[in-house]
Amino acid sequence: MKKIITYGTFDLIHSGHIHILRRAKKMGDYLIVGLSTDEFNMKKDKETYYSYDDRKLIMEAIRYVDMVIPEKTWDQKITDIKEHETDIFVMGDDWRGEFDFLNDYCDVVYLPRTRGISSTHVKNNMIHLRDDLH
Ligand code: C2G
Repeated sequence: MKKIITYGTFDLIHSGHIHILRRAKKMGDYLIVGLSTDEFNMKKDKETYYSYDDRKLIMEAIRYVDMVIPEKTWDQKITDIKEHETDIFVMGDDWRGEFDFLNDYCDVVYLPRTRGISSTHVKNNMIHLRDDLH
């Protein structure tokens, strides 16, 4: 069984997230998602709309996702890859080069980001929409 792992915040799930999860899963048989905890998001200086528990519930409902584990630190990836015996580490290419050190432990693949969509974009557009409605 070929196991894939990827990491992220996955707040306000959108088509960009689904595209990378779908493509990652197609590379193997089992997809693990390291989901950033609320505490880790603060370290990433990322404010989320949904809590970790809500984001985990949503991720586990996505057909491409087989397991969700908490991402608590930048440094857990090697341990996770060893513990879960993953064959491929996948990230969007906005991270290109950042995780090449993982090549010692598994294949590292950066996939093109989906253009024109991000959680920040959704949040900002919702604010404008609300303002326009009032
Ligand atoms: N993504 C994408 N296309 C988009 C938006 C996001 O392909 N339009 C991908 C990102 O490249 C990433 C994944 O979806 O691989 C999750 O994106 P985020 O939730 O923004 O994750 P990020 O904050 O980049 O956290 O240790 C790694 C970090 O936890 C990654």
